[in-house]
Amino acid sequence: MAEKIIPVEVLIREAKDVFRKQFKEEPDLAVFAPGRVNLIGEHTDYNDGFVMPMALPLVTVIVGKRACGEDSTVYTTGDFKDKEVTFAMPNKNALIQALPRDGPKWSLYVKGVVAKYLGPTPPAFKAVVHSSVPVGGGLSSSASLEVAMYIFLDSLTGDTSVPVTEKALACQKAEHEYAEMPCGIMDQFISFMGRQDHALLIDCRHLTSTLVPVTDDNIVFLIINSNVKHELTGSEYSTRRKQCEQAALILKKACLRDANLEDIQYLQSINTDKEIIRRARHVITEIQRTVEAAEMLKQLNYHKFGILMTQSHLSLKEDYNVSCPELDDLVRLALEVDGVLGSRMTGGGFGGCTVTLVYTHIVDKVIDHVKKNYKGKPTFYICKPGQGASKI
Ligand code: GAF
Repeated sequence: MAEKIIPVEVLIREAKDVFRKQFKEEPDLAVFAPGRVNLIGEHTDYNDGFVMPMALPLVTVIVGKRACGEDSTVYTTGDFKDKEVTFAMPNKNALIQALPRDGPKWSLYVKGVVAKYLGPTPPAFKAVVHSSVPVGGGLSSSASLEVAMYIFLDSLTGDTSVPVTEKALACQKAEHEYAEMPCGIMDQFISFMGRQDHALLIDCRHLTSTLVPVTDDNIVFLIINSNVKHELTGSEYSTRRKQCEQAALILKKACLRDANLEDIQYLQSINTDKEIIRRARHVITEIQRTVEAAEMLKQLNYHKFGILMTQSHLSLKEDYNVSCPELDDLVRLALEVDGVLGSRMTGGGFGGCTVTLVYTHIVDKVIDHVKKNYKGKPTFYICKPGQGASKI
């Protein structure tokens, strides 16, 4: 059986109950921001390439209200040791504006967004964070928290002047500087811009996007969480970024978006480090696959779309080396079932989830097959594309 998706309204109701219990007051603001699953285009966003995620009905909600004084308090219902933080709001007019980077990890995303917020200085607030996005599952729980926080601050200040791409960039900055994760722009962008029943082909160079309908009831995207997370993620991610920059530098290109397969031949001809060549080859071929996949989805050519997904996985495994045995097992097991069109790891890698394109009438069969044969304890989500962040 797949997991039940808790509707946003129910999450908000639960968050409000917690708020009343914690603060003995009634919250007057409620917002949500979704997690995402990336269908194809992995590790291409920070190379100025294309990605094609969809927003999930798994979301982070924040409820709260303005507080008296200068201190803000945020409580999370998440499974963390320290569930509440209090911090003084930064005074944007003062010379030293930065909020200290201290406290539990989850709170750094909150503080980072408060520090990087682009609207008028927000007042102090009390808030409860409540989320159905699995933490560490590669479905962007952190971006959904950042984006929910940004929208919450917008609701507090009443500001609507900042373009949404600027807001996404501010959340990305928060993640870089406060969580020290040098992420690309995909997760924040889709969390703001996701659209019901659509995937989004995002051009990460120009920060523009094209909606691709996903409305056919004959197919579904099945997300399988391996429920493992290997520690390597952070350090390996920045290593990959540096290797891509190195390849672009050798090729005298601004970034790998500007490179093509002939450039791989050139790198080989000058005896470039083999690992650097493989990294570049993944990015160059993945950008091509993503653009083609968007076209295939538009044409309802699921057969070809699935093939591109599986090729993407192989490239991430063999050339980019960001998969792991658990993800490879999940992909292999899914592909063993007739009616599965394609399968791949999704997100940064080293654990987390896979995404599988499958005919709807086969999906229970896939779940059974994986459950029987996978060594760990996976969880399953069958998701339709959800809506981007919004005030409720
Ligand atoms: C993580 C990052 F946050 C994204 O920006 C992206 O690079 C992804 O890994 C890999 O495609 O989710």
